Amino acid sequence: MAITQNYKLNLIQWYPGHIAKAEKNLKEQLKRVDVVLEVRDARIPLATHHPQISEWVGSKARVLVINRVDMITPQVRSLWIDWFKRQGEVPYFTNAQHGKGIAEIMQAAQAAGVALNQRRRDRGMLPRPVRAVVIGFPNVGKSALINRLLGKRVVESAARPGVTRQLRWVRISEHLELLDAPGVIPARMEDQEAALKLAICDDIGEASYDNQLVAAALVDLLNYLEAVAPDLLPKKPLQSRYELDSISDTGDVYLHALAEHRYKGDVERAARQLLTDFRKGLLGTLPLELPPN
Ligand SMILES: Nc1nc2c(ncn2[C@@H]2O[C@H](COP(=O)(O)OP(=O)(O)OP(=O)(O)O)[C@@H](O)[C@H]2O)c(=O)[nH]1
Ligand SMILES: [Mg+2]
Repeated sequence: MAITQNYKLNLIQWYPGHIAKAEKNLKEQLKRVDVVLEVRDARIPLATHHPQISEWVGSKARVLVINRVDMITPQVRSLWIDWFKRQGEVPYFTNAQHGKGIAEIMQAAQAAGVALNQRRRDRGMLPRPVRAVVIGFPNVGKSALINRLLGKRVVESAARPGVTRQLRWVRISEHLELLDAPGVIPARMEDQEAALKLAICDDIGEASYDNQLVAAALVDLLNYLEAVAPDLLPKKPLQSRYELDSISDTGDVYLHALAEHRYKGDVERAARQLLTDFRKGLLGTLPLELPPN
């Protein structure tokens, strides 16, 4: 897609020390794990695919969790389900905030344990709980998922990336133990467009990215999606929210016009407002990616 060609993010500081450390500890703990719950963001299920995930999963069972399902429409969700199926994958859509789809995750994780404990019994060993880990980009809802599974708040979960800093085992039931892990990001982000989407969705954190650049990219992305898939997006999300239409402008031009229109020419404030409104869902139920056809 050419629309984000003009944007270059500062990628250098995207890999803070705590993530490097967490990744090392994670690798260590993976030896004890039976199941990997790979958690992605429903608004950007492709950009939140971590390139190293298959390496971490190895021969373990993997459950693909697409969280924040409330932030896309049922129509878009079913397009993704079809697409993932064609790739030979079974996606589990969840809302970790309100609990939708959570019971299915628990079942899927425990199902992996049936085989595990059968093998143990065959070798004369006692059964043990299944051990699963949640892995994904920062802020996608890994800790919220654990709190939901347990039905109470045991690990910290908040609306900013980089909340979880330590690996932490949590016993969910006599059948299941879960490892909460800090969000991980690739040491290098080759794909600028994916990087921008992660920034727009607040799924990277610790980034020294430029709000104005990222907000302008959001406007360009919305214009693009409105043009290619008008039926899958709310009508004129920016016009509805700000009473200023974007369709004939580039993101950058729109951002400056919005600053004039509503924020006394303060472009940074306009950019931050735009990003905050999108992240809170105030622009509507807006996917930033659609299944490739
Ligand atoms: N709308 C919506 N919000 C969610 C959902 N799941 C989690 N959240 C919110 O997203 C924010 C981030 O959740 P966390 O559980 O802290 O995310 P995390 O993946 O553990 O983040 P790190 O620990 O920073 O890697 C919190 O404010 C959650 O309440 C969801 O399904 N829908
Ligand atoms: Mg967390």
